Parts: sequence; structure tokens; C-alpha cells
Amino acid sequence: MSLSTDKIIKCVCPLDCPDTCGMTVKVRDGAAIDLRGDKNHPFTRGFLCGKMARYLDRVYSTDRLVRPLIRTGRKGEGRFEPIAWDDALTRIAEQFAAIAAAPHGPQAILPYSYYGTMGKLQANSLDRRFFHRLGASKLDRTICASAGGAGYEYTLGTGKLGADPLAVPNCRLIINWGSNTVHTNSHLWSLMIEARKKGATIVTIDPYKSPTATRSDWYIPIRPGTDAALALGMMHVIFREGLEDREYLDRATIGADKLKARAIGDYPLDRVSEITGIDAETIGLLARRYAAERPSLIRLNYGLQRHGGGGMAVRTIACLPALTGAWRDRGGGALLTTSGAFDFNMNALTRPDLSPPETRTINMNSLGAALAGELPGPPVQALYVYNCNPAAVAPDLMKVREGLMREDLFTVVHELFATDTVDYADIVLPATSQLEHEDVHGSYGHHYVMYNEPAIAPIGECRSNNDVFRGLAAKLGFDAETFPDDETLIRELLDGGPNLAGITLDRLRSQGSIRLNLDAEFAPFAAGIFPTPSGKCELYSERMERDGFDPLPTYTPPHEDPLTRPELAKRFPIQLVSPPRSEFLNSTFAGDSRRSTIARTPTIELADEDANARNVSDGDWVEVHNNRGRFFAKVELKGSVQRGVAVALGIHWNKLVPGGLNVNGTTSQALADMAGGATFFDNLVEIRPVPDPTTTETIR
Ligand SMILES: Nc1nc2c(c(=O)[nH]1)N[C@H]1C(S)=C(S)[C@@H](COP(=O)(O)OP(=O)(O)OC[C@H]3O[C@@H](n4cnc5c(=O)[nH]c(N)nc54)[C@H](O)[C@@H]3O)O[C@H]1N2
Ligand SMILES: Nc1nc2c(c(=O)[nH]1)N[C@H]1C(S)=C(S)[C@@H](COP(=O)(O)OP(=O)(O)OC[C@H]3O[C@@H](n4cnc5c(=O)[nH]c(N)nc54)[C@H](O)[C@@H]3O)O[C@H]1N2
Ligand SMILES: [Mo]
Repeated sequence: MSLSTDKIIKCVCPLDCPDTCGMTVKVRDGAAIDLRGDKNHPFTRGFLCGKMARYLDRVYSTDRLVRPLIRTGRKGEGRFEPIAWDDALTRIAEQFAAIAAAPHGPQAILPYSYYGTMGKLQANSLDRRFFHRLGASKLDRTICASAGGAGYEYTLGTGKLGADPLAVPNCRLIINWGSNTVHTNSHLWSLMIEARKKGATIVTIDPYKSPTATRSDWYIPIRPGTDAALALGMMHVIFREGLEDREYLDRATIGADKLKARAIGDYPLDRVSEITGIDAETIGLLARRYAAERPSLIRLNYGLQRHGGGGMAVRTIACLPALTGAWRDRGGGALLTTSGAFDFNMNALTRPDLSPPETRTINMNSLGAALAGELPGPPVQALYVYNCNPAAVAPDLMKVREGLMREDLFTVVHELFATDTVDYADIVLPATSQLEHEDVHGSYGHHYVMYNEPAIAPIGECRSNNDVFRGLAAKLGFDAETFPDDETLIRELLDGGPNLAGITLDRLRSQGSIRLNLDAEFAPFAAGIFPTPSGKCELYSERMERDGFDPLPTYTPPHEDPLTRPELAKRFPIQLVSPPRSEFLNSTFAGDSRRSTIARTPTIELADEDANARNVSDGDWVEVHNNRGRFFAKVELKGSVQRGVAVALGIHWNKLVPGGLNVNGTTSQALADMAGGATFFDNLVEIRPVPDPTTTETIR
């Protein structure tokens, strides 16, 4: 053994997380032997989360899928035998060609993906080109962020620009609004702590006393789905007491007077208090504090927009920084995502022009309905899943499962591990990990373009997403120029807008990560100019009016709101919120710890009053149910929720939990008010005690 063979390679964390960490991998004799956070990356600053610190275990796990497989058992059983790559690709190509040539045509084929990797190449390049060229149905990727993105965009003209995260240590007041920053954005949390060391106050607004809430200076519990009312209550106080920044409002916004009339007339604090469950005094204190402190940042994350009124909630909160002039300050304003600063050439990469005109689009939240043939257009006869685990993460799983069980559905799943979705595949393809393929990353939590150099050769027979699409394109006789090598794709991607000028593949290869061309003092709306039609922050929005929304901020109740739907609430009185568990990344890692208790023990956190009323105690098992489905969970009573609210942390693999169904057995396919967003947290349930399902076979 000689140290001279060690190489240090720069990689990028592939997870769907705002932090997009830089990683360094030590490779010896072709094997990765050490992986850590990049000390030189300004946002990563040398530390990785607990999940990625053990990524090498995942890369070298004996559970990895390493050869293509073909189904031998019934759908859902997960029984397969190996098949050669060439046979697998031929079968897929033949099926797709046959479906395309039949009367329903290629739109009977549905690609289904999300962000198992955030890499630009492996998440959205040749896959899009392939399915566009094939004429397959398009997928609207709405499962996470679309309602909030659309709401933020109506107000500010972009859904994707906000304060510079690296300037957060300047802030004096930081509000985590529907953001569990400690776990979902941990590197930002460390910058918030720096701000606190310099005197900042950290506030968290959340129905769940999350780890972020627990560590904040001020926690404000709110009834789920009512954030717009709270924001309007704050505006009521700000306008009534004359605390607004008049100069900024006059110069940089339209509709301030109309908004003032709305907030003062329609959102008196007793009404807001009744809607939100927050007392008037607290709302007043928060509003005054928010108006007084500068710089102030509202860290909005995606938790609060997984509700029927989620788009309007984010649209409304996004008005607040303009009222107080918070955008003037570096680090101030609001932050939903930074991804819009990356002006990659996504059209060149994804080639929407290849898709035939009039091709239909299917909302990914409606997978259950799509597979059941309930949507307009051709039936779905083939499903190709990659970068995603819909059998665990999609809403209304009973329905999804019914669809995946269809004998006449041809399902391909490209995966690293034998997830729940894999069990329903006709053909399983083994995927490379982030250490085994090349990629370029933007980020939705900082401003660095990053290059992921392959560190090791693919394990077993694993192939990257792009390799598979090149193979399928060749089998179907698609022209080779449309499916070039990854290096060509990277050059096309980087041929983008001004923020990327001078950022080349060669520079990325030598430096690893490079900051976008943004001012050193970047503060996107300090000058009061917004990319809206009016050029101003639109407190009143004509576009919204044209799109059928209230042009002014307003409160839109959740679909399953106990106050407005008392009949439903009589049967299912508990509002269930199911945000991620710190140990998992969505359902990724939920199967790694196959033998661990966490993976096998779904939990539900209840208020003491709700537990007592149902005769359940801490540690008891309960069945959580509604008219869509049910799952089992172990009760935790730790004062983390108020009466009428429960939290079940997700997202477990169905096959590892008792009863075989996770929390998404109860969640709904109903869409949010904007952009077809998901409504996972807009979910009424009832709870009843059951004997321990891990020991009682009968309950399965
Ligand atoms: N460790 C870990 N990190 C992750 C992920 C993960 O699975 N695990 N997932 C990644 C992904 S894909 C995403 S999209 C982001 C999500 O990042 P976040 O948005 O921070 O994630 P969530 O935990 O879903 O939601 C944040 C908080 O919103 C709260 N919430 C729910 N409903 C409401 C409401 O009506 N109002 C308010 N004010 N709060 C509400 C939840 O209780 C939760 O504590 O995190 C990313 N980071
Ligand atoms: N109840 C409830 N449901 C939710 C949420 C919630 O908070 N509560 N959150 C929602 C949100 S925000 C999101 S973003 C979605 C996330 O849903 P998904 O995008 O499905 O996320 P994961 O569960 O992480 O599954 C990603 C899969 O991609 C695989 N993968 C990783 N890299 C590659 C690769 O290079 N190639 C291929 N072919 N596969 C790869 C991983 O092994 C993993 O199994 O879930 C949503 N569902
Ligand atoms: Mo997400």
C-alpha cells in the first residue's frame, strides 16, 4: 500500500436539499475510502449532515441493485431474476414502440421522476429529450414546491430569487416560517446561529414544535394552513400603527393603499386570532418587532405551502418585506429558493421543441387518478420511473398502489435500491450513485455552480440515467446527435445567461465550485425594481385577477379545514402534518437502516388532550385513518403539538412498517390553489388505539 495512489476528488451531494454540499472523496486503488464536507466551500464549510456523512456505506451497500432484473412474481411481490442489459433495453424499446404504434399512441407512456439526484444531467437532460422525442405524455413535477413558487412569483415577479443566504449573519430578526431549518437546511441554520451570536432573534412559526422551533428564541404555534391570515394580521398592525416604510412602498410597490384597506378592514386581530389560533397580543408583538428590526429575513420553506391555500399563503407572506423595506438590506427580505439565480440553458438541455405540439401533461400528484384511467386522454399503459419512489412518496397511496398492480401496465424502474416502487416493476434497471457518474449542480439554497467528478467506476453493472437513455434512443433508432455524451451536455447547459458568463467546464473541473456572477453585495430587490409586469412588488396583482384569483392577499382555508368543514371534522377531527424525518431524505435512507428501529417504527405526535380523549398513552400503537386509507404509528406525547393537530414524521418505506402502508395512505390527491401543488399537510384523520401491530399478526 502506498499513499501515492490516493487521489482527492471533488463531488457534490446529490440530495434534494437546499444545501447542495461540496464533498471531497479520497480514492485509493479505485475505491472511495473517505468522504467529507468540502472545507473550501463557503456554504458547506467542511461539515456534512448525518445522512451524507455515511454515504459511502450507501455506495458500497450490499443492498445495491447491481444487475438488470425482470419480474418473475406477481406485481408488488418484488420477485425477479437477472436479465442482460441488452435484453432489458430491447424489451423496453419494443414495448414503447408497440404502444406508440397502437391507436392510443405514445401518450400512453408516462415518465415519472423527481429529484433523487439534483444533478442537472442526471435529473433533466436526456430523459426529457428521450420522452419528448418519443411523444410520451409530459409530467408536471408539482410534488414539492410549485404552489409556493407560483405564489411568490405573483408578488415578486420571480418564484426563485431571494436574499443571499451567506448574508444571513447580518440579520437582526430571522423568521423560520414553515421551515424546519435545523434539519432541512442545516448549513443555513449554522449561519442563523452566527447571527444570533451577534444579537439576532430567531422566531419560528409552525404548527409543530420542530427541532427548529425548540431551538428558536420565540416559537409561535399556528393552526395548519392559516399563515396568510397571520400575515394579514401583521399587516393590519403595521398599517394601523403607521409602522410601514412609506418611501419604499411608494417607490417599489403597487397597491399599497388597497392592501392597507384590506388588512385593516377585513383582518382585525380577533378574526385572525380565531383563524390561526394565535392570540392577538402575540400577533401585535410579532408585527411590531418585524417592523422595527433590520435587517430582517423571512425564511420561507416549502412546509407551509402543502395546503389547499398554500399558493396564496406564500403570495401573502411575500408582501411583508416590502411593507417594512426589508429588501433594502443585504441578507434582508425573504428567501424561498435561490435557484432562479442559475441561468442555465435548460431549453438546450431538455429540448421541449422535440415534444409534439398538443402533447398532454399529467400532474404527478394525480398519479393515482392517472393510473386508474380517470384523466382525460389515452390510458397510461407504460410507466418509466427514475429518481423517484412514488409507491412511498405520492399522495393517496392506496389508489397509486391499485394502479401499479394493474397487470396491463408495463412498468420500468431505474433505481439504486429495492424501494417500494421497485416491487411493482416489470423491469428493474440498476442506477449509479453520485460517485459513479458526472454531473453539474446548481442549488436552491446558495449561489455556487458545482461540478461532480466521477470518483469510482460504476458498481456491478450499474448505469447512469443518461447512459440508459442513450441506449434506449439507439434501440429506437433516434438520431445520435440528440443524445450526445455528458461533456457535450454540460457545455450546452453552461451556455446560459450573464450570471454564468465565464463559468466553463474547464474551470469547474479545476475549481469544483464557482460563485455565480452576482455582486459581492447581492441584494436582489434593494433598488426596488422587480421582474413583475409593473416592475414593482405587486401587492395588488392584475395578473392574479386575470388568472381568477383575488388580486389582493387573502386567506384561503385548507381543503380539509375543521372550521369551515365541521361535518368532515366530526368524523376526522385531527389535522395531520407529515414533514420529513431528519434521518431520511424523503424516502431515501428509509430502507438503508433496514434493521433499525426508526425505519420500522412510524410515530405520531399528539396533544395530551387528544390522546386522553382516545384513551392512548405515550408508546401505545394507534391506527390513523380517514376515508382514503390508514396506517399504524406509535404515539409520542411530548408537548410538540396543540390540540387538534398531529405530526407523523415521514417518509417510511411501506414494506418496512407494520400494516405495509405509510402516512401517504391517508394523504390526498387534491391540488393546492396554484400551479397544481401537492397538499400533503392538508389532511384530516381520526386515531384509535390498537394492539401492537408488530406482534399481532391478525392486524396485517
Ligand atoms: N433531513 C431532511 N432534509 C430535507 C428533506 C428531508 O426529507 N430530510 N427534504 C428536502 C426537501 S425535498 C424539501 S422540499 C425541503 C423541505 O424543507 P421544509 O419546508 O423545511 O420541510 P418540512 O419539514 O416539510 O416543513 C417545514 C415545517 O413546516 C411546518 N408546517 C406544516 N404545515 C404548516 C403550516 O400550515 N404553516 C406553517 N407555518 N408551517 C407548517 C412543518 O410542521 C415543518 O416543521 O427539505 C429538504 N431537506
Ligand atoms: N407525506 C409526505 N409525502 C411527501 C412529502 C412530505 O413531506 N410528506 N414530501 C414531498 C416532497 S417535498 C418531495 S420532494 C417528494 C420526494 O419524493 P422522491 O423524489 O421520490 O424522493 P425520494 O424518496 O428521496 O426518492 C428518490 C429516489 O431516487 C433514487 N435515486 C437517487 N439517485 C438516482 C439516480 O441517479 N438515478 C436513478 N434512477 N435513481 C436515483 C433514490 O435511490 C430514491 O429511491 O416527496 C413528497 N412526499
Ligand atoms: Mo421537496
